[in-house]
Amino acid sequence: MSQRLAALLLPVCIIGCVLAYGQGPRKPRPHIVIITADDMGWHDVGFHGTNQIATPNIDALAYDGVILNRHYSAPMCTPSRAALMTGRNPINVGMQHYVIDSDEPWGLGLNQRIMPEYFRDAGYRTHMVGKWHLGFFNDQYIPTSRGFDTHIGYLGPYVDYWSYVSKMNSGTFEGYDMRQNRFVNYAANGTYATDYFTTAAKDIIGQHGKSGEPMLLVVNHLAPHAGNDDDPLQAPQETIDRFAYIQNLDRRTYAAMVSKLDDSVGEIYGALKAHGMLDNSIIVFLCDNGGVTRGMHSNTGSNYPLRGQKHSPWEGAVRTAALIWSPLLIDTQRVSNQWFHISDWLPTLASAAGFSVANSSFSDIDGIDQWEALAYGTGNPRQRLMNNLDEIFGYTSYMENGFKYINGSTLNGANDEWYGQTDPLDRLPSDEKYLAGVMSTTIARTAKLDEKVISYLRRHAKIDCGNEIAHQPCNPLRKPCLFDIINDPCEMHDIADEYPRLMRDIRRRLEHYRLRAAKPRNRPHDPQADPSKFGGIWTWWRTDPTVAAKQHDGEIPPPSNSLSKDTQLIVIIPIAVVGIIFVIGTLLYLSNKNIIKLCRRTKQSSTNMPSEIPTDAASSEGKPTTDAAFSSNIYVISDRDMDR
Ligand SMILES: *[C@@H]1O[C@H](CO)[C@@H](O)[C@H](O)[C@H]1NC(C)=O
Ligand SMILES: *[C@@H]1O[C@H](CO)[C@@H](O)[C@H](O)[C@H]1NC(C)=O
Ligand SMILES: *[C@@H]1O[C@H](CO)[C@@H](O)[C@H](O)[C@H]1NC(C)=O
Ligand SMILES: [Ca+2]
Repeated sequence: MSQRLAALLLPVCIIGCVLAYGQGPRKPRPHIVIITADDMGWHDVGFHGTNQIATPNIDALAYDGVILNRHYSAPMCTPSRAALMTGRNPINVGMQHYVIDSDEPWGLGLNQRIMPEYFRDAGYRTHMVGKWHLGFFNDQYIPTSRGFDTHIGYLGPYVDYWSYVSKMNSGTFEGYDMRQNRFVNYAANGTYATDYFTTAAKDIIGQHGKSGEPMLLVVNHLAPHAGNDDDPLQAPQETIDRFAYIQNLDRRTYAAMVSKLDDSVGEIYGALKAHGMLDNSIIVFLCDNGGVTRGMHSNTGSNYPLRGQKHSPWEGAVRTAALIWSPLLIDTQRVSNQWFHISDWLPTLASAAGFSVANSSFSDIDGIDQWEALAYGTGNPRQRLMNNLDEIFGYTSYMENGFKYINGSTLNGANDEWYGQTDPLDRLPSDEKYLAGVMSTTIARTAKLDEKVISYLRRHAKIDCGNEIAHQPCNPLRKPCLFDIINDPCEMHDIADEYPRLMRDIRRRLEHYRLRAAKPRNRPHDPQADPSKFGGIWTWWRTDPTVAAKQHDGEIPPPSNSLSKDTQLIVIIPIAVVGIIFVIGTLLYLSNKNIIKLCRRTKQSSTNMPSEIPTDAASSEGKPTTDAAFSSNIYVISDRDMDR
C-alpha cells in the first residue's frame, strides 16, 4: 500500500522538485552579525532593570529575541575573544592568562582554526570591524590572514576614541593603531570610534545587499572600554549632556559611551532592514567580560549586584549581558536561563547556518551547539562552565550543575568585593520614560513589542539580592569556596563546608582540566615593538620581509562555491528522488504507528557533555534541597517561572 502511494506521488515530486530548483537555490544560509561590547557591566543595560543608562535599541532587540541570562564570557578580553573565535576554552589553547599587550610577541596559535575560516568554507563573506586583540607581532596573526575577507579596526587592546593612538609600556610606547585590512587606515583619525565602526558596518551591509551570498559580520566595538590612561573616558559632549542627572562625571561620560554603542546597534539593525537582509539574519549582542568599576582601565562600569568585576573569578567578571535575535528563532520574547559559554557561539551559529564544526580535523571544539535549545526553548545542554583556571595568577573559577567553585583570586583579592551601586543622588528617569524610550525604537516598532511583555521580561531578567550582607563571606585566598549560584547569584554564602563530597569531586575534575590545559602562550615585552621605529605606527614588527612581499595586499579571495549549475542539477535530482521516496515511506510508517511528535525534544545530557574534560562519573552528592532540578542529570530550568 505504501509503495503504491509512493509510486503515485513520485512523478509529482520530481516535477515539483525540478520546478522548485528552477526558481532558485535552496534557502540561503542566514546572515550572522555579532556585536560585542568591551568591558561593559551587567548593570549597564536597561533590560537588566536599571534606568540609569538608556539602551533602548539593545533592550528592544533583547525583548524581541532571547535574553541570555546565564551567558558566561572569560574574565578578560584576550581569553574571551580567543574563545569566541575558536569555540574552545581559553585554557585549552594557551590563552587563559591575562591579555596581549601590543609590545608582546604572542597571539592565538596559528594551528587554531577560527570562526571566519569555517564560515568562509561554508560560502560566507567574512568581515570584521573593530578590535582584534589576538596578536599581531607577525602579520600571519592578523584578521585578514586568518579567514576574514576584510578588517577595519585596531589590533591591540584599546585606542583613543578619536586619535586611534594606543599607549603601552607605561605610556613610553605610543603609536597609531588603526587598519583597513593590511593597510594603515588614516581616514578614521578624528572620527569618534563608535561612529566610525558603525559606518563601516553599515557600508559592509550596504555593499553586501542582496548579493545572495551569506555574510558573517563581527563588530567588536571599542566602547565602552577605557581609552589610554591619561584620558580614559571619551564621548561627544552633546551625548554626555543627555546624562546630566548622573552625579559622577566619569559615570556620566561612561553613560554616553554606552549610549553611542546602543545607537550603533540600532543603526546596524536599520541597515539590515534597509537592505532586505533582516528576515534571514541572526544578531548576537554580547559583552566580552564584566565592567571595570575600579583599578586599572576603570570605566566606572557596574556589575551590581553581582560580585567582583573584570579580571576576577567572580560572576561580575564572567556573567555577561547577552542576547540573540533572529526571525529564525521559534520561541522568542523570553528569558533563557540555559548555561551558555562564549565558546558555544561557534558551534551554535554554525548549526544555525546548517553546518557542523564539531569534528573538524583541525581542533577539538569545546563549545556546545545550543542552536536547537535556543531556537525552540528546549533544554539546557550545558552543565559545566570552566570560567578560568589560571595557574600563574593562581585561581580557578568553575561551575557545575548550579554550584560555583572558586579557589584563589586575582590581584591579591583587590577585585573581590561588590561594586557599582547606583548613586542615590542620581535622579533616574521613571519606568514610564524607560518604556517609552524602548517603544520608540525602530526595532520595537518593527517587532510590534508590547509594553506588558517588556515589563514582564525585564522583571525576570533582573537580579535582586536585596540589601543583605554576606553572612558566610568567602575568602578564596584562604580556602576554596562553593556557592549555590542559582539561589545565591551574588556569591554571598559560602557553602563549601556543607558539601565535602562535592568539593572532592570538583577538585578531582579540576585536576583533569589542569592536566589537559595548554601552557599559557604569553611572552614578555619586546623593545623592538616600539612604534617610534615604524613611523609612529603599531605594526607587525617581527614579520619576515621576504614572506611579506609575497603576500598579495588586501585582496579579497573568491567565494568557495565551485560546482557549475548543470553539475549541481545532475547530482541533486537523483538524490532528491531517493530522499523523497524515503521521506514518504517514513511518514507513512510513522503515521501508522501514530508516533509523530514535532519539536520540543529534551536532549539527554549524556550526549552533550562538554568535551573540555574526559567524562567523569557524575557527582552524587545526594539531592540538595534547594532546587529539585539538581536531582537529575538532565538539568532543565524553566525559563518562565525562575524568579530571582
Ligand atoms: C591624526 O590627526 C591629528 C590632528 O590632525 C594629527 O596631529 C595626527 O598626526 C594624525 N595621526 C596620524 C597617524 O596621521
Ligand atoms: C569525531 O570523530 C571521531 C573519530 O573520527 C569520533 O571518535 C568522535 O566521537 C567524533 N566527535 C564528535 C564530536 O563527533
Ligand atoms: C587553591 O589555590 C592555591 C593557589 O593556587 C593552591 O595552592 C591550592 O592547592 C588550591 N587548593 C585546592 C584545594 O585546590
Ligand atoms: Ca574586555
